[in-house]
Amino acid sequence: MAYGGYSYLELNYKPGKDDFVVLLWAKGTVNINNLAEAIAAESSVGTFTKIKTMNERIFKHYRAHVFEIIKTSEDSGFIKIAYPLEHFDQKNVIQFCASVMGNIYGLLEIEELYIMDISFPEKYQRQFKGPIGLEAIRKYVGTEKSRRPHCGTIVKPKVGLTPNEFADVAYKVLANGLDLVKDDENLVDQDFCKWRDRADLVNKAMNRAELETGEKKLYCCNISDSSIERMEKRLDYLHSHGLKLVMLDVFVLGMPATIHMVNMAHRYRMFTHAHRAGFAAVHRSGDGYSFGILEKFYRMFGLDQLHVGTGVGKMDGAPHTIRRFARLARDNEIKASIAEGGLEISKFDKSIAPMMPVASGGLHAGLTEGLFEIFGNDFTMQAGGGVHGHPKGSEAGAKALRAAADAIGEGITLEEKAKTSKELNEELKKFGYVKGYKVRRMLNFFDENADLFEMIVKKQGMSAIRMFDKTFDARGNVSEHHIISKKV
Ligand code: RUB
Repeated sequence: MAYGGYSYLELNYKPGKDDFVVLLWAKGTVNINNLAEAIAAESSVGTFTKIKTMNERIFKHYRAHVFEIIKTSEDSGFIKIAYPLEHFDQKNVIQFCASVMGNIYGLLEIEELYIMDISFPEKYQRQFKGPIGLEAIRKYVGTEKSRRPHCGTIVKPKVGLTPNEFADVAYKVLANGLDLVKDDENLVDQDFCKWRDRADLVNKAMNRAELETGEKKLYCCNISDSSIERMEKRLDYLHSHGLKLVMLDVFVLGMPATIHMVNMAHRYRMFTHAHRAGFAAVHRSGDGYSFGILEKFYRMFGLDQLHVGTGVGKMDGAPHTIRRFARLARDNEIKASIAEGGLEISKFDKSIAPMMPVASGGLHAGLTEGLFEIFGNDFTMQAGGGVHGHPKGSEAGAKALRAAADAIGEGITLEEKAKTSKELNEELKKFGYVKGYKVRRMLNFFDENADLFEMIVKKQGMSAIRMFDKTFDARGNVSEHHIISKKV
């Protein structure tokens, strides 16, 4: 059925290499074919009615093509839409977002609309330079041979420490095995901890820890601000004082500010670390879009380290979902099933280097084997409460986390490692120990039953994907994850 006088339904259309492909879940008050046509029209060339200004050239070159509908009921289903590259301003992602992720959410006939995935043509990706990347960070830290996960901490409490108190904690953890210390997302330049004082003192603390340990360390300094000018000044300052890493609250900053600051950091050959505070407002909502889409944007923009969830910590996301996000950060060809919420295949152009995925949120050393099952060894493991909540304090927490990361590099279990690290032993006693096989079993079960889960999703729709995300969760119940990890 044609929407606004034109039909966008072309079930025999085969997307070409220069097409964007968008996978959506939609439910509405009209039948799913009509819903798909309304979405395709509003996000490309159409409107609610036939118009005199439309012509063959416009409709042929710039319209969206609905090429697949997986119907779950008369008025709901999964829709795949292809958009031609020539429709878009090829240097401007905001124009892309306003088209494909814009007006459609407000259409009256829509009751639920979730954009699950988008594939970007390699030609479009080449406008970006991508990250300096994972291997360069490993080289800087000196772990390109050991391949152990990097370990770091968010200095806690989140806010309130003075610059001296903050730098003191930073020194203690860096001198005791951690590779990275980090500001929290909500700490920038408050009166109790002025940004420049903190940056200077942590820099000194870091230099001291580097001299003592012979290891290179990173300070993830948060420069996020509503003023681009202030962010530029801070970045200049960090660069001129020899710092290598800078942190941005990328979701709340928005795309243009993020791109601008990443480009500036990269001109200085500085790495960027992305905290994603706020993303869940769209990712977890009924009407929104998946973090996987943001992740693709962030990798193209060139962020070098990105929070992608944990699968075993305090924030949402089952192990199979976080494994896909880890792959989107690092791989150049990523396969997924609809039950994982993604398109069959996503590709990054070879010019887009891998990012370092960061696992953070409710972590402690006892979860390291589970993280390894989800991430492999190329990731950064960040624990705030899990370091500063160690019974003997932050130094011991740092030693415990490093021992756990070393155990992964050495290919031994945490149980074995705890025999020679009393700090790890104490950490496991306090927080519990989730053996790797528990998480591996969950992932294997998901993979072995992939066809069945795909069939269920194609019958039941988005609610089945959300149900899998809750059911195949190593924690069983997010709010109880510490209690559950103790029982294992
Ligand atoms: C974690 C923390 C981070 C979260 C954000 O502290 O402060 O802000 O990781 O999560 P703690 P996300 O280790 O004490 O829980 O990865 O979703 O961005």
